[in-house]
Amino acid sequence: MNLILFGPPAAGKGTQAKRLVEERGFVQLSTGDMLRAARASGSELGEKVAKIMDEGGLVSDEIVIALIDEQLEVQAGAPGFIFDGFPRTVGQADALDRLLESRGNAVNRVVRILVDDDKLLARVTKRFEEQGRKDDNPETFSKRLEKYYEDTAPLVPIYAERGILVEVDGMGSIEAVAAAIDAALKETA
Ligand code: B4P
Repeated sequence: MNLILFGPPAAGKGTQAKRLVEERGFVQLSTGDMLRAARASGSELGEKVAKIMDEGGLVSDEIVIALIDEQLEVQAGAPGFIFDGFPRTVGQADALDRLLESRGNAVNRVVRILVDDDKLLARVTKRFEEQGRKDDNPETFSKRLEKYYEDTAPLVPIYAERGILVEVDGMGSIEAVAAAIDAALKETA
């Protein structure tokens, strides 16, 4: 099973991915986490992406696709992957199809987490207070949301047409969203 957790910034993709890893043994591939790790290590890649992330932009397709390709290689043999925050553009989605197909695999399910914009902003504000993540200020968040609608949301009809998209209410508590995801996966198994 290869699953994409899909949704706007701060929808809870990372939060739910971590839980699914614990409960179902998936391997989580989060491009956001990979990019933050690159920054923390002070690598050349980290320096290259820092400004883009702080300004709420999207890192180039070339960079994130290479990161995913590398991880698919390193983690070959995993029972299934959860793609968290990837793909974020049509180019990334096409690349993911190619990368999986070349390994005899495919995307089986896309779980879209639905959350209203004002709730997303409230979550980001709370996370900023708790963790001080630089891109969690209201100005950068509005840029991230704009990029989501421009570049990422167009993937919704593509996956819907393939019949692999399921939508869940992401407005409730972490536990309620988890239950909604489990129910949606069970229904479409
Ligand atoms: P990400 O790390 O993917 O950040 P995100 O969209 O904010 O995360 P997510 O939806 O996972 O939210 P989370 O669970 O943490 O990306 C960061 C940046 O990296 C991007 O802006 C971009 O620059 C770059 N990037 C990453 N991938 C890229 C790609 N493929 N292409 C190009 N650029 C890329 O939840 C958010 C908060 O809400 C948390 O504090 C959580 O505790 C809380 N929360 C979650 N669910 C909740 C619930 N149900 N109720 C209450 N609070 C909840």
